[in-house]
Amino acid sequence: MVDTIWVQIAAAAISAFVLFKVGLITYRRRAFPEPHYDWSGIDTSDISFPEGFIWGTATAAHQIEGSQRNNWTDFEERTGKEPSGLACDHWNRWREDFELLSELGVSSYRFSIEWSRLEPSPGKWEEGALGTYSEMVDDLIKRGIRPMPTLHHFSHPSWWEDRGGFADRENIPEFLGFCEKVFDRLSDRVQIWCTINEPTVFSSMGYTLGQFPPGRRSILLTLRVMRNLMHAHAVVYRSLKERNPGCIIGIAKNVTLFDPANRWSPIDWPVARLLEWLWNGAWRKGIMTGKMLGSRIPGAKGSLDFVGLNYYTHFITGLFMPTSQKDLNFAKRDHEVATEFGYPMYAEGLRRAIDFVAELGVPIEITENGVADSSDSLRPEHLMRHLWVISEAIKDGRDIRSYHHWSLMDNFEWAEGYKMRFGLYSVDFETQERTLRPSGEIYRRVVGSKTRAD
Ligand code: GCO
Repeated sequence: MVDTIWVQIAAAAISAFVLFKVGLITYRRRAFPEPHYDWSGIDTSDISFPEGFIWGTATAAHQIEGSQRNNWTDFEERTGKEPSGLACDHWNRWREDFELLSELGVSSYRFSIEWSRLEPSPGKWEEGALGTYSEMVDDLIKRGIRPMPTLHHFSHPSWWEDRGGFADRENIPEFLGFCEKVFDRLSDRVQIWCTINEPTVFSSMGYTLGQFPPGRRSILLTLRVMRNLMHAHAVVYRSLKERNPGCIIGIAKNVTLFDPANRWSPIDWPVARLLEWLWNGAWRKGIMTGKMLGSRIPGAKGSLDFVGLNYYTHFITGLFMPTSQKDLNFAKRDHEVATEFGYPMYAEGLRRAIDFVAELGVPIEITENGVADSSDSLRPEHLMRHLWVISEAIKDGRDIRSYHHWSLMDNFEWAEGYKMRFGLYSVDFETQERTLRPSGEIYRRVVGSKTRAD
């Protein structure tokens, strides 16, 4: 008799657990859909954008300027990774490169300011280098192009890295001092600013996967750097707004989506949800509430006048937790096309990313979107799918103000070196010749027509 009761209790408990799990997975499948459109039935040239929509391209100092001496060149030497070297020699060729912007007809140019050029040693300012950035701003404005500087795009002075960089909150005042110096010099002509580029990529690649400087691999340190980056952004935002309230200041946030490899799996779901929360949710919570990863971040709540959205793909995640770049095996759905970087083209995810950042209630600037494609065989389709997604999102009421294609020209792709080609212009790094790719011509036509790409 007693045995029967226990058997019945056990059976009931197991049934309840199974029902709970099935219910949870059913909820998750509905609450976190992974849409895949039938692109064969979509005319991606059927796009329209509001009057005043801003078209641009994006670059970053360390990736294009050349001849840097910073945390990245130290890391390149220390690890034997492909050196950035002369890159696109943009520091010497920026006038010709700005001619390419005019050729494309864009009205915005996102670039970054290289701190190590301006302050090669603590407190020693190179006014000439700051003067060059000021000339760049003047030339862009003369061309009718909106300058959109990013103050930190992965690179910073070696001396600051030696002090611990963003791993130590005590170091943030030096970063603030650099930001204020640049802002005071340029904010009479530059209205829109990004504080930091992709805090989650910077912290995960540099402190979890060890593929970026300083090459650490510690989850706890990663979480600390994520909090410190939010703190640094908040401190810079508050200070610059005080110095010139007329400026609009945001951040360039990479929103990568994490989807469970098996949508029925009780293991893959928690892994995907955890990574999504760490990569995106924790950051958004920090901006919306001022609290992030268990800490209160002073000044973080509401510290955005716009949100910069960098979108590339979704990661199909399973039981593995990537512990190094080589483990990032970039799975894809059977029908998806892989980019040369390895991860799949997933334009549908851009709408998910737009809807995610729209919760912040501020205008959205697409600050990066592009594809590694040396043959330019995928980029035309990739470009038009993502522009179509943006066009539809705007029709649905999303407040998207601009699109910056990554990138103007091929450049140094961080841990991947020069083998990844993201440019609308190809670059022959032997001759430094820039050549407009067919996809660049398509973008030029879209920019020129503002509506259709016929
Ligand atoms: C990043 C950066 C860019 C990359 C681009 C292509 O996301 O790492 O913002 O510097 O070059 O995203 O990977």
